[in-house]
Amino acid sequence: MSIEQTTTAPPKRSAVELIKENSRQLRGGIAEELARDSEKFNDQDKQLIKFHGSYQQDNRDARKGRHRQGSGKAFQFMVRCKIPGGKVTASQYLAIDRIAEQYANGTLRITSRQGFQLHGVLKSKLKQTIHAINQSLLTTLGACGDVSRNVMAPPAPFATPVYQELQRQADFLAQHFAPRSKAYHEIWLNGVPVAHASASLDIVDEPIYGKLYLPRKFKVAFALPTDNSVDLYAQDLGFLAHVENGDIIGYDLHAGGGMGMTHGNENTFPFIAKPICYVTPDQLVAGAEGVIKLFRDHGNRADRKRARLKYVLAEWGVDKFRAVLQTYAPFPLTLPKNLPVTGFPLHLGWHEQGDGKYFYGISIENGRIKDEGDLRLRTALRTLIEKYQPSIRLTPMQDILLCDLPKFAKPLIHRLMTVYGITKPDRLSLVQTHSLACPAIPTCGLALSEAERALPSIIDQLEVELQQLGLDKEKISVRMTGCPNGCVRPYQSDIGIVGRSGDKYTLFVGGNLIGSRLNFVLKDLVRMDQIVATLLPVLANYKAIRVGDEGFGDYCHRLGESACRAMVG
Ligand code: SRM
Ligand code: SF4
Repeated sequence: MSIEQTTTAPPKRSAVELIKENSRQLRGGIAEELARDSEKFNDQDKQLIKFHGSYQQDNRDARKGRHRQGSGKAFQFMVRCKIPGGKVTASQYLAIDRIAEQYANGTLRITSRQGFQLHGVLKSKLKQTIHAINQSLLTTLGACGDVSRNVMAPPAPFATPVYQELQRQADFLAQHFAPRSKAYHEIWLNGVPVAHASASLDIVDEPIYGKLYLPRKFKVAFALPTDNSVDLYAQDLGFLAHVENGDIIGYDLHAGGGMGMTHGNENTFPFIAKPICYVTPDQLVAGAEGVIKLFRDHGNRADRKRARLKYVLAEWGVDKFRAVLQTYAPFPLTLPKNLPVTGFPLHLGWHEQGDGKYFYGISIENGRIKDEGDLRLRTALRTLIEKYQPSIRLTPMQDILLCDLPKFAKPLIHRLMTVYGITKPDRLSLVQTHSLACPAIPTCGLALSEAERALPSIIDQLEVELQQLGLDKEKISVRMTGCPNGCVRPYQSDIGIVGRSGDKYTLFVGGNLIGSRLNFVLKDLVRMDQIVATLLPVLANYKAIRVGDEGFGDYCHRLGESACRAMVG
């Protein structure tokens, strides 16, 4: 046998890998493209602007009309801020609110990773938008792209060493894993302009990412056993704090969580993060770096659908993963303590912080802050924030916490909420406050079906049915996405509704509130107007035979897939 016959050629790298490699540290031709009078970027720079925090989209509602008129797509841009732990100041909030009005579509959206997104920005306004965001001391750098994304932490502003330390660590890791390339500064912040390839560039070292950055996105979060509102099990890297006597003494390091999959492609699947090892606080950064470097070197760079860390873990198993991680970690790895997660608080309503101040959590339906009809949420928040200048936390459940408030603020906040038509959190149904939807149509180019615009009416129907069944006091999580990519983590919830095609969805049940288990398919290709009717027999049976205070997902899990499916035909 010849050498040629025995040697397997290295797999072909994906097109995005080549774009990254030739990008001169994420510069590409973005600066030149911005100067060009056009509505969109070329294919290469369309990929690169993601690293700078923006996606090229088009208004999908306008597609048909424009097609009839013979005009092309209405291109526009989404701009995402990366906000570690969701912590923003009052002036930053007000700046984003102004930018949304001036350059975007007049709405703000809190994301499922504690960030802000603006939609509908035109290319001609993209530079001003990102520049203005940076002037408010927020950033969009690395909010998207093949790097470590926003680092999440439990958002509650409790004045305890534990909550404060998790926020501090989130800030630190976000900074530590931010790309070092000066491209962002040059392009958006009026740094030294870059002439094309011939110019001598200010190339800096990317000690963690190297020349090719990561094979794919990478997501980090911190959680507490009593507060897993960040959904630790969906993260590439999660730190579950071990608390003793009010202090963090270490963390169970989890790796390999992820949600995205493709309908009909069994090579893609959601995966629950696994505990890999235990790290002490002084080992945390090196442990995190080890996992990122392992991913950098072993992630799939040929097939982007298989490029996430979860596929490395699924292929290797925990033992091999730990052994390889050991080659990156400068300390001996010890086994995880397998700390159990028990809580998933939303932090809505009025709470004492523990330092004499208070915070107030306001539920934002699907994260969208807008004025519409009598519901003037955006004006209400702007007014409250101008008046009290609170510090602010955005939650992974797409809600907002107004923090550092004086005690006397409560009645005034309630009065203003009433004036602007906002329902107080304790008057909302539990199913609504525990629901999430992704933006989907009209902005998301990958959406197969509606989500954000469809979920409110599904929740309305569910509220009626749950009340009739006497289940309205149950916390049942419902998460809806317009495609199987799983942007609001629908595969861990009690009920998952995942866009399939047009008005048809795949229905999932059997996850749980704390997100520690994957759900399973109850029924495929369910028409939107049949979603609640399809769930009804399962909900009724749950009411009839639940054991103790068993949750809906736990009951479905106990019954099993075939028994649940038999109920819905
Ligand atoms: Fe996401 C892609 C929105 C959190 C998994 N996600 C997208 C894009 C950029 C669509 C695209 O690629 O063209 C969506 C933009 C829609 C729009 O119009 O704004 C989008 N993802 C979102 C947000 C805004 C949903 C939300 O309702 O808040 C979230 C932004 C978070 C942030 O601030 O950084 C968002 N996306 C998530 C999460 C949840 C999480 O991170 O905890 C997931 C599942 C976890 C995971 O990563 O596995 C998620 N998004 C995806 C995927 C699937 C990736 C995969 O491994 O297959 C895609 C598709 C892709 O990357 O190719 C995607
Ligand atoms: Fe778009 Fe799909 Fe993510 Fe929803 S889940 S935002 S439809 S990529």
